[in-house]
Amino acid sequence: MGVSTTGLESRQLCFDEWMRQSGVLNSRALGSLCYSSAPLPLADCDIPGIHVAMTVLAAVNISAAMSTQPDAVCELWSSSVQTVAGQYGEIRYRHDGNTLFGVIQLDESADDAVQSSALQCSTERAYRQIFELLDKLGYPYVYRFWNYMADINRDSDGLERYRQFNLGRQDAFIASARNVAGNVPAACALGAAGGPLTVAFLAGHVQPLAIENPRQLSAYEYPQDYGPRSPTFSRASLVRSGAEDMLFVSGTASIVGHVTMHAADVAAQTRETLANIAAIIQAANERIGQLRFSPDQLFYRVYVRHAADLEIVRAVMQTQIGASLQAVFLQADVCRQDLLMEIEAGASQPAA
Ligand code: 3EB
Repeated sequence: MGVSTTGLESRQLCFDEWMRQSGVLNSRALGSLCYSSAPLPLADCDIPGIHVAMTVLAAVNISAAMSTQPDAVCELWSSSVQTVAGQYGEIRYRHDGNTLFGVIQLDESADDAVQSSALQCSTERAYRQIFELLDKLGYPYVYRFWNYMADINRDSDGLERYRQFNLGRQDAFIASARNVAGNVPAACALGAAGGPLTVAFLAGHVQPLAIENPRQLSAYEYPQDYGPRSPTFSRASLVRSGAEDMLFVSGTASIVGHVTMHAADVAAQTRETLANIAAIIQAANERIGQLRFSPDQLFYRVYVRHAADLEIVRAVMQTQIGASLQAVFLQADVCRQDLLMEIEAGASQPAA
């Protein structure tokens, strides 16, 4: 992603490079997302950030400073101007007058769970706090959510944890008078190896265009086969801030209509997923009325359920996207048992 008119910029870095650049950027940093199997010394740093417990399987073409097999990878968001830091409830955030980045990590406390599961309660509490903060600071529009939780596919209290998460999320959207269909933010939701419920978000003053995929039923319209409440996210959000267009492609998987395709065939799932992303990019370009985005310019974060599938997924991506592929591959659990991988992506382009 490049620089936008609002000065919003993101970088993909290995941890050493993240340490150096976050020091250089200092008060212009907005926040960061770091992924590694081992803990990272993030506590010393006052930039709002999350650590997600996921093994880094590979990094392709990210930056000259990044080795192909780093232990930790980070996404660092920054502004062209000074940021203001704050805390609201359990949220830590920074904002620059145009964009707000925040993080919240909640342990699932059992005392919440009188009527519902602990994860459902924690999710609702996290999202209610986020929406309160957005109202308080005057950043009405969420561009993107990142959601991570341990044991995403495990049943507890008679319901899969991802489905509990969907209940808590939708309840918070409704309680906060937010849409739960149509104009909803882009998102991802993945299973980490451990750690608390972790939500990061990017919000701003520009109303994003919610992009759907004609090959897929909108996730907010999924039937009840996938849980008592549909997931609340759009397939992508397009933020047109003036001289720059930013595209946030949600976690995308091998789903056509609402049905998982190619169970147990990770190569075919990767091809189907890339066909979905191509359709999302085309839908975004149609909204703009110009060929603004193309698959070879995006940054991809690829979540692979089984580490042993890495080379198959990587080979399909190299073949379909080409030599300019920029991607980070992480080991993660995906939110349907039969999905073996999922890809999210992003790009920023000048609004020619
Ligand atoms: C899917 O298409 C795959 O619950 O926020 C992708 C992106 C998925 C976001 C979410 C879930 C979410 O349904 C799963």
